[in-house]
Amino acid sequence: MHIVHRHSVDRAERLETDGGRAPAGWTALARGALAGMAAGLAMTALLLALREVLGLPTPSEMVGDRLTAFITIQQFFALLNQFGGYEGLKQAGGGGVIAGQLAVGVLAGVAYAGYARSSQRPWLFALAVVGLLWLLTVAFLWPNLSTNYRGLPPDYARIATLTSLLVAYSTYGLVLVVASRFVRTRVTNAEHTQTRPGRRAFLLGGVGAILAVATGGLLRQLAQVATFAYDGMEYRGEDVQPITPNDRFYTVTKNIVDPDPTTAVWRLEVGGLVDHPTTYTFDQIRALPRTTQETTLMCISNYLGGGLMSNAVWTGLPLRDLIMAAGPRPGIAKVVLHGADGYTDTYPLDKALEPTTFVAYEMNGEPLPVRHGYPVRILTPGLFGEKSVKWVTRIELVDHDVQGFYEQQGWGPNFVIPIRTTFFAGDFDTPFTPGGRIPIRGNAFAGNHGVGSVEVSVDGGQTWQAARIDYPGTNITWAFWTFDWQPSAPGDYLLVARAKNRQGQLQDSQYRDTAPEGATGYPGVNVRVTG
Ligand SMILES: Nc1nc2c(c(=O)[nH]1)N[C@H]1C(S)=C(S)[C@@H](COP(=O)(O)O)O[C@H]1N2
Ligand SMILES: [Mo]
Repeated sequence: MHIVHRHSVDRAERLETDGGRAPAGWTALARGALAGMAAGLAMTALLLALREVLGLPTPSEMVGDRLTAFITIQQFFALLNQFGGYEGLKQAGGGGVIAGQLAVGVLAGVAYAGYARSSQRPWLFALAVVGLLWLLTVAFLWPNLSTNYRGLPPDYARIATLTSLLVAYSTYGLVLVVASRFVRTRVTNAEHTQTRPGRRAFLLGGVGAILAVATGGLLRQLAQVATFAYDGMEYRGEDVQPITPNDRFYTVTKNIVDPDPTTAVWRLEVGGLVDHPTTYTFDQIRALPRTTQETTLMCISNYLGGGLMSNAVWTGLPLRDLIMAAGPRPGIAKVVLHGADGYTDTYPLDKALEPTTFVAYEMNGEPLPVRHGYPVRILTPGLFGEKSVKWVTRIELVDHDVQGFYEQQGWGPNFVIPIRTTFFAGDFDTPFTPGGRIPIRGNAFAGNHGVGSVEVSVDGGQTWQAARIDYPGTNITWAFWTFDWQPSAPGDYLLVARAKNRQGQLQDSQYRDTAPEGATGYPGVNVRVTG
């Protein structure tokens, strides 16, 4: 009985090898592809679930961040053009990496199937593939592993990411081995040799389809909270107010999905070259002596007349309070600010110790909105918004030069905000009434030097008249102005504005584009006065 049974197993194997496998090696490889796809989907679904629940960064996001540092501003702009803006680029990039991930999964599945045909221990091959892919990923993404969207500080975040990638890749390997066995399993009954593996492949396809649906669902859920809805949002128009309401404050983020820190794991570390490295909880930060500070932020990408600029009253404490408490050692060159999203920026220690460089946790009397850096962000008056790191988790004092996220791409190296003026209205038509006045309004900003005066020209810059300052602001905020223009006759006019800072320095008239150090030049509007 036993011998007969053994005999039929041999027959079945021979049948499969001769009749099923050898001539149709393609079938084996196709099953490998199927198993690889199922394993890739299982891994992708797991990565997305870990992202959603624990804020662990996905390879998609880290690859995007890694490449941002590699490419030049020109290449970056070309990509923006090609993909219809930042939003399109983020979607294509994120989707592309997931597609690539699945493609690698399928290819590795095929390779595994090929290997399994001649090997007794195919799982060794899977183990090697998983280990190799993990090492390659880790080597390539090393600078970005310290991302954690729930707010774990960098060193812990890196360990968490290394672990999650290992778990995800191992899941791939395990599912690949199990699924491949499943579709290859030899059946003892010779008659069924041809049909059963086919049915099993069909079953595995079903499991794959379920995993694909789950992956799609997780992606949709993440897409719902993605930054597409608000990234690049400007604050502009005729109703612009000196203090920007929180929900209209301009927004710029490098992320596809912004961090959503929880104060249970979020910490703010002050470390590096200090005598007393310190880790603060959110409650501990809020218990420190607090002040309020009105501060205007502006993005380096703010084109002339653009609205990537806003102003709020922030509550928090000077950054120097935290740095001095930690006991900085001699020889510090730079302060590096780490965000939960793996974003970093940096400036010299002197800048960090200026009394207005700020650690903020309230914005216009409310907790920081998530998109503006909850629970804690940095404000760096005088320098472009890039240096005002959101979702900050670590402040590190180092003895060497370091470049920030956008600086690596070629922005800067000078991030000092030049004097800027903006008209609230764009080009417009207005009826001519003899003796009538047309109020022309706008704002001006001079980084951390305050706006001293604003002038307007109605003849394209030949002659200038003083505008009235309605809202003077402070040294670190914008100012609002009005020019009551009384045109003497109908016609086409080019109105131009310029400002001086409180040190009497005049705005640069030379036009300069936003890249790489921010736009300069006088803004103009065309006004047609109709008779
Ligand atoms: N952690 C982190 N901080 C960041 C960014 C980011 O992507 N991640 N973007 C920077 C840029 S480019 C700008 S202009 C400001 C925008 O701040 P806001 O969105 O609160 O206006 O945040 C800066 N801080
Ligand atoms: Mo920015």
